[in-house]
Amino acid sequence: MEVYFIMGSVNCAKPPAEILAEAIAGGITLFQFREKGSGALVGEQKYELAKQLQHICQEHGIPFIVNDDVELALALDADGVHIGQEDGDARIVREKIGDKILGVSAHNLQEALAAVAAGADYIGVGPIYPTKSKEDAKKAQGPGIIRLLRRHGIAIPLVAIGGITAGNVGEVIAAGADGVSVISAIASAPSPAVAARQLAQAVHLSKKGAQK
Ligand code: TZP
Ligand code: MG
Repeated sequence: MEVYFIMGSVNCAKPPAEILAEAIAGGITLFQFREKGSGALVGEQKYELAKQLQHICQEHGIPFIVNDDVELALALDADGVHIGQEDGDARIVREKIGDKILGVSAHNLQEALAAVAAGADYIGVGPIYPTKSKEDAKKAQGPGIIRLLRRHGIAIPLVAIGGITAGNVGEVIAAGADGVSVISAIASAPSPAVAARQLAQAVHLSKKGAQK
């Protein structure tokens, strides 16, 4: 969960496979294929890109998670699925995917408690900071939302998302996040490998600090 990279072709100025390979070299720990937004691939092209990126993940032992598309995740035998609040009932998705990884996005305590009850393996919390990578993003909430979820007993892994950079990782880890999810900090970086490495170092340093 430390550095959870999310992307689709829309987020990439060079071939997605290259960006993913560089991100893995830099130390990402999880990958989500999120083929979404204007210009996103559909049908056979979406399937082929997913397959290519899954293959790269498999070669390096990085879990491959599919955003929204449960059928695609099942067709590819992906490692998991991530769904938002508008993507149907998490319990039904859990039934469909068995013991694959289930991630759910939550924006408040009520949604987080419901995600836990539905059997989510982790929760994506955000946007923490303003983001340009999600067309329908809600208002940024700051790292306090993570602290609030922890204070109310949410114990499963929490990943912070939205506007995360190596510069603000410290605040979200200190608030109780297990890791960070990013799109642009890696996908739009001049060097995705360097960007991933900086994020990984920031998470590790912040976790050491949080133990004290
Ligand atoms: N969900 C909440 S914010 C966001 C998603 C998918 C986009 C995060 O992208 P970035 O570029 O890391 O801000
Ligand atoms: Mg969704």
